[in-house]
Amino acid sequence: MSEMQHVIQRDPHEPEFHQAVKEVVDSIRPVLEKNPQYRRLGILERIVEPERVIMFRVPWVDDQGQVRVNRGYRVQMSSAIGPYKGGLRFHPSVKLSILKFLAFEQVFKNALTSLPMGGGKGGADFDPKGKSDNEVMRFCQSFMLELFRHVGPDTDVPAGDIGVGAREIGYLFGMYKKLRNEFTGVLTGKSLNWGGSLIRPEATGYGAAYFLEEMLATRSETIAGKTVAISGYGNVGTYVTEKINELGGKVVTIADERGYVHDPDGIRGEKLQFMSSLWTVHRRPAKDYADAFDCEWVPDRRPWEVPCDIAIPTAMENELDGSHAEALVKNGCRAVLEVANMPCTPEAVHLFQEHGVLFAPGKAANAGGVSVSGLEMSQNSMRLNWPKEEVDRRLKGIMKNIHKMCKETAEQYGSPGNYVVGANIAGFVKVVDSMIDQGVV
Ligand code: 2IT
Repeated sequence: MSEMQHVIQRDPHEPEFHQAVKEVVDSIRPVLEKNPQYRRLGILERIVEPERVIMFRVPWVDDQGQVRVNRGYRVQMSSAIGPYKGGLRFHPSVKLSILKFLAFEQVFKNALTSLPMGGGKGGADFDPKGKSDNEVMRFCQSFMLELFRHVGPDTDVPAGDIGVGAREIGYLFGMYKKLRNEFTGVLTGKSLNWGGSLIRPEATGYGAAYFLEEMLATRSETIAGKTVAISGYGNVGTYVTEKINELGGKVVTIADERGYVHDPDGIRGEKLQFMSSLWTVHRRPAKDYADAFDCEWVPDRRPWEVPCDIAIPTAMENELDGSHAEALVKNGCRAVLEVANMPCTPEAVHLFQEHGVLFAPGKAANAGGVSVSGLEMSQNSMRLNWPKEEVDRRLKGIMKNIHKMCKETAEQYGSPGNYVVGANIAGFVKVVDSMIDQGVV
């Protein structure tokens, strides 16, 4: 039986997890051929099985006094190279398949950062939309009332993801501290006053732009003068836009599940200011931007039909499919950067590669966020704070190194320019070598 059939048969209802595993397994075939001992060592069987999955009830009381119940999770996928590390997602779509795919991706992403972090992911099917601040606080407190037993600064260090930002991290941290009577770096993405790192909010977006610069340079191109389409307008979308502006590019779209905004003049200045708080502070729909600045709102469509040089999905898994990829290729798009996790379907990725579009997979392009989380852990351990320039300089160094590793590994394994193969093999080899060093555990 093939590895994939085995994974599918074990968990037939986990399509997102299968998708993430298949991409890695397809990439690493040449490594498996060179290392026949991996089969006896059960390497593939081990990496697709989480070290531990915790699933728990999260009861809380809403503002009307009604008791509500959500389902909480933490998937501790791999501790081969460090404590489990990865975000928490609060979103109604959260289920085991989604968190297993995210945790699996996180293992290889974290390995690429060169920092000592294993991989994990967690969250709940809680929808923060329309909830009051007090409801969010009570939910976070209830979530941590169970999670605290399973995490710790040397065990598992969660952070934010979709629906979990500085506010939620604060409520989670407060409850952890009270339960343990310890002030430790158990979470990253903390506020600056109590252990957070400068540049953490900016890190995913800035890091992606640094990676993009490197990738374009392989074709003697730069970001200057390029038109860019993006989707999400949360933390990641905001700071990717800020850095692209700084580097001379122009971002012309933002989107949500109801449609997209097209602003051909570019999102900058006062408009960028507006965008930066639209979701993260006000939790408002993207259409508000079109209304505020009198630009085009295209309902029920995705932004990938807007002509652009560079497309950057920054929202959700599988938000960019084969038909979107066709439109992008037809309109002359030259580079696609996954700044969300697995936003492009396999068909879309295949189309980009077939047409010579530069394609950066999420585990490489969006690794800036978790990298600065790793730097936040280092600062917490040393009980000091690095200045902004220091963190940014390290982030840039890490992203350049990830790019170099992906590029060189792809070349070494006979797939020059294929960043998917490069990222998967480079991450896989590091994790697997560490597992072998540590024996069968
Ligand atoms: O997908 C990701 O890399 C994150 N949500 C950030 C994880 C982290 O631990 O900072």
